[in-house]
Amino acid sequence: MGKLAAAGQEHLFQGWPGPGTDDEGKRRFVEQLLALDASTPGGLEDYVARARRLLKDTQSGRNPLDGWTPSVPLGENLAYGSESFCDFEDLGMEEAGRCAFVLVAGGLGERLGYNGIKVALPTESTTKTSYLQLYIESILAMQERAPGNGILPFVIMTSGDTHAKTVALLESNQYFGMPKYQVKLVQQEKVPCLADAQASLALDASDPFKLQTKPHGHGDVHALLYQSGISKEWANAGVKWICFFQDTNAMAFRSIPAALGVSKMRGFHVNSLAVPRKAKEAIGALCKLTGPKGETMTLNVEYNQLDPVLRATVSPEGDVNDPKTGHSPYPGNINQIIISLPEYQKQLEASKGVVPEFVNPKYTDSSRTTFKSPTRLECMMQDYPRLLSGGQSVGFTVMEAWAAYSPVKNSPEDAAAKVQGGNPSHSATSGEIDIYNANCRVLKMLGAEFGPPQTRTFNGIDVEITAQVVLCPSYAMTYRELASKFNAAKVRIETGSSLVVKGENILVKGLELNGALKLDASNLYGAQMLTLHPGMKVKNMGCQLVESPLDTEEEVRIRGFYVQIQEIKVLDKGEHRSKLKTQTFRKSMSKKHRALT
Ligand code: UGB
Repeated sequence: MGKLAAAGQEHLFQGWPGPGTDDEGKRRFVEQLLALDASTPGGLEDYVARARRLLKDTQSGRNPLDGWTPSVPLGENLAYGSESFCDFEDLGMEEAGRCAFVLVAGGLGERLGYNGIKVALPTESTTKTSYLQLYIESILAMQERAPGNGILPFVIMTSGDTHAKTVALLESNQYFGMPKYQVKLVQQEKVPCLADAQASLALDASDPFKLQTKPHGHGDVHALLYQSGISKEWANAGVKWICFFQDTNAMAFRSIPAALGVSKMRGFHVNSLAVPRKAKEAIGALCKLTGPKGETMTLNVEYNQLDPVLRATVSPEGDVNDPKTGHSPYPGNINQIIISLPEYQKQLEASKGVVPEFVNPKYTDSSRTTFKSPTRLECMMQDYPRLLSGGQSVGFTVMEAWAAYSPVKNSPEDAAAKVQGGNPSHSATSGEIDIYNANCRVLKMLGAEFGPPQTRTFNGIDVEITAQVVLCPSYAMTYRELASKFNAAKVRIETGSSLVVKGENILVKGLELNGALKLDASNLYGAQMLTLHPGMKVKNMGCQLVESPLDTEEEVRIRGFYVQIQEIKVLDKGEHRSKLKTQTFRKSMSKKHRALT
């Protein structure tokens, strides 16, 4: 308490009643202060000192990037399915046995208008595979194909908001097939809020014996990997690469193998995955920044800082598209980062993994002294390169968004507004439709024919739909693997059909599909192969995407539709001609959310 008073925080204890009154509240408060002092990087005193410095900069209106000149950093632009893309994928898969995976999942879906944890959301409503299940199955599929017999470790960073629900989701689903010991959870703590420009710590409005706290941001992941000893353990075990990714991008593992190949080939210490970015689009931009003394750093610049820094330096028009490409020259950060471990561990030892913070107060007026509501210091995972002293190679891998990035971040209302502004909606609707469309596109690239796309409108957003195709990670992890098992040139899929392909041992030599078909080889091993021979025809009533009523359950409402199953053919035996299994589902509301699982 003495230290806090010396740090200008006397107001926290002013007006306290004398001994014997509210002693329980006082004790609780001291316990919270001690806990925060232990969990906040540098302790509370240091936190307040850092906050004062950062707030002073925001008061002066100084852009933290003043004096730095942006240019386009080193990187690799990959066209999905091209020869070089496939070569990078193959190289990446050779490295797969030396990978560890880190999912940052401490954020709440506030912007999305969803009350549960986002990793529990279905990626699509045909199989209802959740994000967490998809990620785990993807890691297991990489592990299955990686050289050697090692296991690929998986860490999930949770927060107080998401921890218990994440554990419950894993436990109730037997860790989605991953041995429990392979998954580790690290939990980030919140940090104290700041009430004003003097960094006075903010009390909870409803409790005078409680500090108000808020999340510190995904940048905590580096400190937690260090403090928990996990990064050291991995380094000692010979792990070479850590792949960081976000909570709701179903495309994540479509880009990881190729990006891993780029990291290996280019010798990148840090490789940020990126997508072409439209000028002013609200995603961070990857830039190389050169300082006044010629020093350089390559990192993500948040979109609100990019425009002023460009105007002040190389582009008087600010953040604008390159007329030749129609995109900003600075690729859009999707916060999927591959970092080489031996060097990372060295950096963590030196910095304890504490990445530079920032503060973003909303001032009430131009005097810039009072805030509209309490703020806090924050830190971002992608700011790790700020810890580097130079000499390390930091670059990016750009892939087209259709193949690499379709997160679920925005509520239906915000998503519709984004579309109006010409930006991707990044909603539950687009997250699902993009999966189907990407799979149709990949099969088309391989020669499959599809019926004409239909335009549908869900939650006020127009989407083009051809067929609901789900290719599970267990089936194929790379484009060449898919091409080797799916003879798309002999495949035709009619508009509105559904196709789910699950399990490694499936050979599609030909197919005409008008309805719903699930190929499931999960229980086939060794030489057993579920084979569809040329001339295979499946016609049934299939599944329909039906607009959902507004008062329906949250996870359906935010996408605006559900899948109504009428009839599906399921093939799950080693020889398709001997044992066909057909399941017919009647149209009924009670079964409308049943999935093809
Ligand atoms: N997350 C945590 O684990 N802990 C936290 O305290 C906060 C978040 P958001 P954000 O992809 O378009 C990022 O909120 O931070 C997890 C990049 O900074 O979805 O606004 C959370 O669970 C930005 O440069 O995104 O923006 C989720 O998995 C841009 O690339 C992840 O962190 C943007 O993503 C991201 O959290 C984007």
